[in-house]
Amino acid sequence: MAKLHIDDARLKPIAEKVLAGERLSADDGIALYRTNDLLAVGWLANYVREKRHGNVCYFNINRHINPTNVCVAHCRLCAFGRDPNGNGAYTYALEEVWQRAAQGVAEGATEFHIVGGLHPDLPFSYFLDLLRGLKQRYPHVHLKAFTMVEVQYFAKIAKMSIADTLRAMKEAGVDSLPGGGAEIFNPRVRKVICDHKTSGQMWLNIARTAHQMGLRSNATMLYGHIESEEERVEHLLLLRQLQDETHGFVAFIPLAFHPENTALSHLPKPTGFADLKNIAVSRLLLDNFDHIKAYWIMLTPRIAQIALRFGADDLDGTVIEEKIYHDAGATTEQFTPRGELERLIREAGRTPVERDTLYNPVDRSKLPPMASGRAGDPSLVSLTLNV
Ligand code: V47
Repeated sequence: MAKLHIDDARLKPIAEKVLAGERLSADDGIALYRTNDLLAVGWLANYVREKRHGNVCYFNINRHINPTNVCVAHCRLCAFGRDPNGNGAYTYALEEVWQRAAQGVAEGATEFHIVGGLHPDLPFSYFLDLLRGLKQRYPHVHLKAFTMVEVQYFAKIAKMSIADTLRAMKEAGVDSLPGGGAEIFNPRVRKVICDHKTSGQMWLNIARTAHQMGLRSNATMLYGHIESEEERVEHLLLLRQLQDETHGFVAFIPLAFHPENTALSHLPKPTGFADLKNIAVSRLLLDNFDHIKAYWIMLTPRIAQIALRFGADDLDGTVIEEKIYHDAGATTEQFTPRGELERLIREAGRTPVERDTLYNPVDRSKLPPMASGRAGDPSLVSLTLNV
């Protein structure tokens, strides 16, 4: 590893703490965000990352399924949600969900990542049937399904407690929960970017309840809109605090705001500098999180690859058919084949390891046979998407 070189003297005491394995404070976090000495911050994050994971970089073969984009929340940050009769509104019949899942399984998916809108008319039973149907058809595929925001909405429409709602989801087949909907926990920010959505405190409470019943989850932070550095640090430390309590978070994913087609389209896009800074600072502050994901869909494969030297140890997956970011103007592909993910990882000097959702290495010889070809083979995708 190259030697640490610090240009900004304010980073020196922080570097000492990191090298001694000491926990960083809120002030340290703010100093890390404020400095322009990105290489020093990146070096420190890479140091922590290599101590935990050596040279390994994880990826998975997954399939996103967004059952509906109809949503009553009308978050200003979002370009995905539609009114029931709005242009481009859709809701899949369960048959269409099975079809998409079958495509994913043919591709070798070990995970379905399922999130959608808060639909005013679909009953909770639709979502439970969806989960049961998937589990019945593909018991070996991990269901990472529905954010804390959707859980709260299901509880409201089904007139159930959060715990009973989560229990019903678990019984229907949910294996873990994705990290979306966290945005920035601070109420000042939520009032502007997602004023009708689950509060930050409620998001954390639902995550706590899920973890207590053995459901693990991811966590995210949406950066690059109207939030301050203090509000980002507060968000990260609230996650760290809950993780101390439950140890239920699996991975953290910093998400770059994409303004296009949203009510905040006047805002500029986050820069590559901000992307790498957020990866590195989260790796340094979240000392009790095992994994930091560089989600290539939103970072672009180019920045995600560099992030593997700035604290990230995971590139997420092949994805297939991403909608939330593409509705908001993302110019990345909707799919990256396995071979390309491996190439990105190898070229960054890391060793690719295919993982399942909970970061167990995947042994393909133990999985049911899939359509001929390697998992994530692009020829399979073009074939299946034309069905
Ligand atoms: O919750 C919505 C964000 C999230 C926009 O858990 C936007 O493994 C940027 O949570 N610009 C959904 N972001 C994505 C998500 C996720 C992604 C990958 C992996 C995992 C995981 C979770 O996307 C939303 C919201 O925070 N989002 N609109 C937008 N215009």
